[in-house]
Amino acid sequence: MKIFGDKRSGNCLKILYLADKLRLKYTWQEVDILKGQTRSEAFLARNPAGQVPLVEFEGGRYLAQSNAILLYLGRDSALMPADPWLEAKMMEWLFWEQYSHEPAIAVCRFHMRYLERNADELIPEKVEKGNQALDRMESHLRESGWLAGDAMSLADISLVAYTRVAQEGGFDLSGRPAVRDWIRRVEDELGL
Ligand SMILES: N[C@@H](CCC(=O)N[C@@H](CS)C(=O)NCC(=O)O)C(=O)O
Repeated sequence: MKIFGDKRSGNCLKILYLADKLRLKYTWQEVDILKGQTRSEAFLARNPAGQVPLVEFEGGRYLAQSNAILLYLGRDSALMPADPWLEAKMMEWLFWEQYSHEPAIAVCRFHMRYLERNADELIPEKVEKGNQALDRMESHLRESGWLAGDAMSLADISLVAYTRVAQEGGFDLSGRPAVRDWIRRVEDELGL
């Protein structure tokens, strides 16, 4: 399979983390989002949504949306809980990530790191939403070592991508020890 991605993007790195963890064979095609390469005619023919990550499978089939890709690539692995309830709890985190975590933390990070804005130029609603997301993770991880069940799952891989670089978006993890400890454990598991 061929992964189209920009290695500065957490959404793209999720796919790399999983593919390496599962030792899948792939080629990586770097797509520079800042140069507008996701908007070229050739790229839009592959993914009309104009976004990475995108994976091309044999036979010219394409799959986009980072968490959909994680679910597909990880479907037969130990990262997919066997218990239907835990699988649903893992999905709960995956959907939450896309609505309540990534749109705040990834956007603040993009503004600071890539558009070189200062922390005081961030969108206040995004900062508030990002802090709420990190607080929710902190309170869950104080009670439980992993997001869903008692082992690492696809949810941990998805959530770690932007959480481990949240500081680059101006977020402070120092008062969130359970999140920091979880990041270290996920990084260990992924060999990061
Ligand atoms: N919900 C999508 C978000 C994908 C996304 O926002 N991709 C960004 C990079 S992180 C992108 O391709 N931006 C380029 C563009 O919109 O032109 C996912 O999880 O894959």
